[in-house]
Amino acid sequence: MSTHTDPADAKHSSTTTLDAIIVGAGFSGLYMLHRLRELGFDARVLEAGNGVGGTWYWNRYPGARCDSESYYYSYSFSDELQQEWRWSERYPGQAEIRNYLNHVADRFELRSGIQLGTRVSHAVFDAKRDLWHIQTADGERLSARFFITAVGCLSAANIPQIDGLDEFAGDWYHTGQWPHEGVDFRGKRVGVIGTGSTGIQAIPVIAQDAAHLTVFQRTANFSVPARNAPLDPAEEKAYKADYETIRRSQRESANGHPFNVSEIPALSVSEDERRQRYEAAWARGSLRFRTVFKDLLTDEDANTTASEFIRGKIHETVNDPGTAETLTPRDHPFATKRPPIDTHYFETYNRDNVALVDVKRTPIERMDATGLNTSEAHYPLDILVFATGFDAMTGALLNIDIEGRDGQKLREKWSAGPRSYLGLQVAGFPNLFTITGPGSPSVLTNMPTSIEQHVDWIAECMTHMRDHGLNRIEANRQSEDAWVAHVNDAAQQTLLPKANSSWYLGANVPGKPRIFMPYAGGAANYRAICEDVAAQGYDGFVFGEPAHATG
Ligand code: N01
Repeated sequence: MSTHTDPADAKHSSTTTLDAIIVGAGFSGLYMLHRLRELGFDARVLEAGNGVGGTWYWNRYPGARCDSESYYYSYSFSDELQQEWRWSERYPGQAEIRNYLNHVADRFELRSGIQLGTRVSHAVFDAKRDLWHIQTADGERLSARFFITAVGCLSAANIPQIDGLDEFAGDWYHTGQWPHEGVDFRGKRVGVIGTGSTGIQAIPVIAQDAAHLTVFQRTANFSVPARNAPLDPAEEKAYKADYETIRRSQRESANGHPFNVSEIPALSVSEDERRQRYEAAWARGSLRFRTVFKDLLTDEDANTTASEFIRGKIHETVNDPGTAETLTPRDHPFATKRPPIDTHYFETYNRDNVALVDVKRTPIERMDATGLNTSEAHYPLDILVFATGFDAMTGALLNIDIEGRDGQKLREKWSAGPRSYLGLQVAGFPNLFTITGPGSPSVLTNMPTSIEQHVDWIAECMTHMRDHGLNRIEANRQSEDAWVAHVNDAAQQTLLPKANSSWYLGANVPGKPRIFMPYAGGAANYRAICEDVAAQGYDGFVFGEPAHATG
């Protein structure tokens, strides 16, 4: 397959027809491009930003850092790459990850296949020719056999509608659209709305510079210390010597991290032993805290022991008992929302220049020229930071006007929540692949591990089609229905749907349907299902003319 100019494209004014158009130049898009080029496909990445990096290009807020550890929050596809790249800290900061992804783009000579500053606005499937016609916001038109979204799960900013925001005389920013030149908080009265992973990373850093910081919290959050530190050269040497095992363990784990969940139920040990185990995990830091006992995410009583331990730590850390209580989550079990990890988050509330406002008790009413008004008080501000998260998992996909077979829009098809087969394809939308799409484990895992799995599967599927002269693949409706039911069942086997304010459920965006979107059945299990589907001749997909796929 190759690029050609197609005179028959006059209707769409297309000049270029490719094998694949990939949207997004983050971890997913870069690797997808690399794999397809290796396999001899002609692919192009269209990226809205003016640089590569995806999440790590946009999220430049103070304190932005990955919660996975650097030695495994990286690609595994090239041993040379993982041996030569040097991480400087236990958890990689935003700038370092962006440098890494730029290095990947250079090292694998990807730049010639990436078109920056190009936002895809429309994509329409042409069933007569099995082609996707893509239009960009600048009016450019391209066509491709395959349309592959690598848009990220957390990339469409969620900015709450607050009356009077346009009257505010100060500056406001969303953390996911942070100015490249940075923001100078010195001497400023700053407000932060949101205490998710982002707010919890940004608040301690902003507090160091701001004259005064007011945190507007809607839902109190659990957080465990990260214990970030510079990487010791001996540690680096050790993990570099062990990459084969580390990568295997990532692929075989439930969450893409190279550590296993304990086999021990929380209530099978004495209270003393439980406490010791939690203390050790607290001292060590990281998302591993979730793995201390096997049943923290499946048994409410087991979970309560972890939740209570963290609640106790918040009260030990925060000097003012009223503030400590406001910071203590009581409405959801630990880790049923994505648990943040932090660097001195709770300690920050002991600073004289930091105040906490509970906006569940005293809701935000409006902004005015000088600041923010809750139902109880006026808070004068110079800068307001929205750490309010994202229209997760579906937002970035639905921001593109995607039209499949028979004029069906993805927006209509997903009006009651996303439906997909394996999180990879949507019935009625042939030759569209959604990397880490809703219905796949994605955000419940270490993302690069899930991304590599999806990219490899898609690349193999496209190779299979090329080898067999097939132009079209589409998930059939029955397989999609069964998968949606299975995703729902898998979530119900866990405590995850119990967090009413979770973005996993779409609860953070007003009006969004409440559906548990990621697949909670485990990444290794999911990988095996995908491999099996391929081995069975792509069971559940229809190739060629999908006469009986009436999605
Ligand atoms: O977003 P969030 P985030 N009024 O949705 C509050 C990943 N991540 O950007 O809980 C008042 O978690 C909202 O309140 P509530 C990670 O997967 C990864 O922090 O909805 N408050 C909540 O407190 C993470 O989970 C890294 O009641 C409002 C906050 O804003 C995901 O990104 C680092 C509000 C939003 O929290 C999202 O995290 C950072 C309103 N109208 C993030 N609307 C890594 O390490 C929302 N809120 C890789």
